[in-house]
Amino acid sequence: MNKLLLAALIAAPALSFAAGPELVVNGSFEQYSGASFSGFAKLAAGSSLLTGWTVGATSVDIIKGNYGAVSGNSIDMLGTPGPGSVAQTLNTVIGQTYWLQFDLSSNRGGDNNAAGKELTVAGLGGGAAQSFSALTAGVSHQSYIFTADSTATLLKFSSGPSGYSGSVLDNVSVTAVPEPQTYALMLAGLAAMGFVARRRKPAQ
Ligand SMILES: [Ca+2]
Repeated sequence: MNKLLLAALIAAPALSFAAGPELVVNGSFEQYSGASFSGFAKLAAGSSLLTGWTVGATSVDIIKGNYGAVSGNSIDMLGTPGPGSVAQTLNTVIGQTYWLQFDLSSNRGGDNNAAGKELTVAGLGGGAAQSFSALTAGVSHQSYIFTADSTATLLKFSSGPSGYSGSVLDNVSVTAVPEPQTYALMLAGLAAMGFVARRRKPAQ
């Protein structure tokens, strides 16, 4: 078989798998079917205005351009008032490892305290709940690796106990992590392509 074709056949599926499809719907919170707003709008528990997400507890606020918003629309996890939660169920493969990523900021409002700035991710893959603090100023990028134990994984973010100025969530992403074998195949494919490229270089 032609070596270049062989290399491409090896590398192509590995490379596409490495990217991994995005499992979270509307992880940037830009799909919002409520009335246009400036600053913030309250989303009460049970609201269906935020595509893909279920709002729970008491309320969260959708915010933009203020209150620690990250990019476009973001979610202030303490609504008017909190506590609040947002959740969605992901289609996952049992035994597959996944990478959760999100951006975390905070509403630097009047009730700026550690408890109110906490963000908790409900236990994933049968693991313990994970807590993140948004008390420090600025935006931080957070990530967490888990292995699915169900075909329906609940991704749920919850605010601190009470207040109006909470942790701020945006750019939520969950993608499959390639298996070590996939990395090995990808490297073998790239190495083969490099070998073929050298061989095909015209003689000086
Ligand atoms: Ca956003």
